[in-house]
Amino acid sequence: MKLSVAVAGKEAPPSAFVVWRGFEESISKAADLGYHGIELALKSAEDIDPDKLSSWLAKHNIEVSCISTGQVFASLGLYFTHPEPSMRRKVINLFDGLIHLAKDFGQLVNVGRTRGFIAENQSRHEAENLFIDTSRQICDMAGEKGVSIIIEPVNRYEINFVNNLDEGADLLAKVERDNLGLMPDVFHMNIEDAQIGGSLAKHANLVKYIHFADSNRWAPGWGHLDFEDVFEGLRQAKYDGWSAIEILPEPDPDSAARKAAETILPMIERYNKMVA
Ligand code: LER
Ligand code: MN
Repeated sequence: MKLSVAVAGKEAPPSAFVVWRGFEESISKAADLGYHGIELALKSAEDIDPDKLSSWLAKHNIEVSCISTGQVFASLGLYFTHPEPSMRRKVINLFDGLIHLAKDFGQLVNVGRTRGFIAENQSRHEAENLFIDTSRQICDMAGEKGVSIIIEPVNRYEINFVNNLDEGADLLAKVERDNLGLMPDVFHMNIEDAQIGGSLAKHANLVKYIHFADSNRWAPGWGHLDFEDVFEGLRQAKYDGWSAIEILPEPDPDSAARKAAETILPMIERYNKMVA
């Protein structure tokens, strides 16, 4: 398992939920703290110059773990279950650009709240069908480029559609695409899943990436989430992918990133020896 940290561009609004802003500085700081990678939070592929990104990554010898898309929903208002076909077309076109970028950087594109929601005048069935149709088109584009799409269950206070891993797994079975996986976030799981380790182990074959935060969404180690249980679930799942720190940048971004690395990196080191 490897560890990355969520970052965005300097201009990203507060709704971009990341630890640091400014790609070049974030890459340098992440490498200094021992992170193996960065998760890039983008609203479109135009947010970043791929040549510059390559040179910053090479200079600091770290990787992109995944491209995340929270701002596609929060800043652009685009989502998979939109009732307007033209809006769904926009989200598909935008994902086309992100998938193109992910082909060279990380090969994973996250779908958080941009999956959409069940609108007031919509049934669950209608929202689900729109989600399935949009996802299939996006997964097929991604598959051609060797990229996987990962759906993140998000807690009920942020969205009313796909809140836990069981719901995510049911929906994935309906989409029927091999390059569609699950991206658990232990902060959301702590609210929604009956167990954390148990649910990770149960959905082992679908878990392609994981977000780490403590119970209060501060750095791991500053809340009361049982990370031994998280790692035990991942061990049962024989998980060998990325974990990414996605936390509130509190009390300040540098201290938060440092505390998260100090808590999780030794656990990963032990974990990797155990599963080797
Ligand atoms: C995104 O990864 C996430 O976890 C959401 O809660 C952000 O709003
Ligand atoms: Mn998350």
